[in-house]
Amino acid sequence: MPTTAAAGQAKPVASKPVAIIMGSQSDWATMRHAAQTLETLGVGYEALIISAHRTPDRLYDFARTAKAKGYQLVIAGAGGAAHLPGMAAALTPLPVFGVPVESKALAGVDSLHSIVQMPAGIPVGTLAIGRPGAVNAALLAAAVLALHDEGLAARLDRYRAAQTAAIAEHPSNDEA
Ligand code: RP5
Repeated sequence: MPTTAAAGQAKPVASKPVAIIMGSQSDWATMRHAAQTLETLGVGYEALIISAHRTPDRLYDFARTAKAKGYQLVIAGAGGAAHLPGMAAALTPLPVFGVPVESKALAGVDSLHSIVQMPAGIPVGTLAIGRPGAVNAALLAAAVLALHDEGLAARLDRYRAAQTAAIAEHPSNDEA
């Protein structure tokens, strides 16, 4: 992780406002779509593997220090008994967006229910299962950051305009 020399301790530079955390290496196939979307928009991020169950101390350390380290938003992806987003939200005042990873056993419905059914008082902004959720978590994070970043707001506008322009008016037989 890049550090600020003056601080003398591990601290993300201000150019990395988003932390993308995930419960396992196996989640990266999904969460890399969040990372790629942030890269497209020129938003800095740090990607970290943090398991609520296998590395609880790592979760606690991350979430307790995330704001002080300069992160502004957390995108948390997990599958199955997906407690990572909710526990991160319980431990940090930062906004947390949850991405349900598509599990093999239950196609991500278990992940979705684990993340979305938070008790009143500790919110997790829950996205769709799988890649759409990962992409949209990044877009949502960018939209929040763009409230105070005109350059990012302009890049987000261009992203949407390009997306609109790419949609054909008539269907083609060339694609399934
Ligand atoms: C969860 O268990 C992870 O978020 C992952 O989606 C799921 C399976 O993890 P692995 O067994 O592939 O490491 O904690």
